[in-house]
Amino acid sequence: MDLHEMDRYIKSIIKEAGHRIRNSFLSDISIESKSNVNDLVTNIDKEIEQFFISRINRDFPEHRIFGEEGFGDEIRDQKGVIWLLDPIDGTMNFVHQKRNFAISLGIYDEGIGKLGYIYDVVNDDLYHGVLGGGAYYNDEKLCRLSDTVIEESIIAMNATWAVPNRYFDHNGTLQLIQDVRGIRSYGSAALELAYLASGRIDAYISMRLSPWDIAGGMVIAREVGAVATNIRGEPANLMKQDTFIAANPSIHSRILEKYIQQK
Ligand code: 2AM
Ligand code: CA
Repeated sequence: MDLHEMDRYIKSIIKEAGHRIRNSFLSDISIESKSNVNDLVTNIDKEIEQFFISRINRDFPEHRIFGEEGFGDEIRDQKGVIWLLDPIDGTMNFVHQKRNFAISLGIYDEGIGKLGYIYDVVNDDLYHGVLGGGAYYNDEKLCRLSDTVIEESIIAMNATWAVPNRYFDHNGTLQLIQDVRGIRSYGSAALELAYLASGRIDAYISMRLSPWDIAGGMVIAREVGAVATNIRGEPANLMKQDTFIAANPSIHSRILEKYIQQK
């Protein structure tokens, strides 16, 4: 796989998809619920996934696609090249705010993340990472993360994890909220990973993420030294939904040890 050639190609289709999404603001969109009333999907999520799939099938017929909306391949193993795609990460933001959502894409070869992209469509901001080649924000190279401490950190998570929940004792989260400098909640896992990689936040925690939410962001975040695991500290899983924490390496294990006890 020629990563430079792939990178040029992927940037061009991501920009074209972004153009299509911005154009969709001019027409009515149809909104449905999936697993629950707040888990939204629109015709645009579906159309954008189908757009990527038609291009990938045409230009890389031997590659497989693992997409949130299910138009790609059924993926049960990590063999060969797999594109992990979330056509709109942060659909609730897309519907309610028309901003704060992203296209998220990771290219994995035999389970190893080679290329990662997060495209903030409305701001025309592209974050990308190349295995061993660094992470970039609009083609400017991002610095490696420098050490920090919990007390000076800004941590992103949804308020859902600060109330009683089935995953872990929320009293730990309440203590974490008291100890950190600030909490943010952006509503798009991909953007939160992009902000971690660019040093705007120091950790991102979620109790329920799917492979396409994190695949692109993990390639980017890893290039600046961030650590990504589930809340048991195991490497983040790209085959199934799981808990997730990505953080500056100087605070990652302390967050898990001191604040998050799995039920
Ligand atoms: P989505 O918009 O693509 O569904 C919201 O805090 C973040 O969590 C978004 O990145 C959202 O992705 C993701 N998310 C929301 N509901 C989810 C679910 N049921 N399973 C996995 N990820 C989810
Ligand atoms: Ca989505």
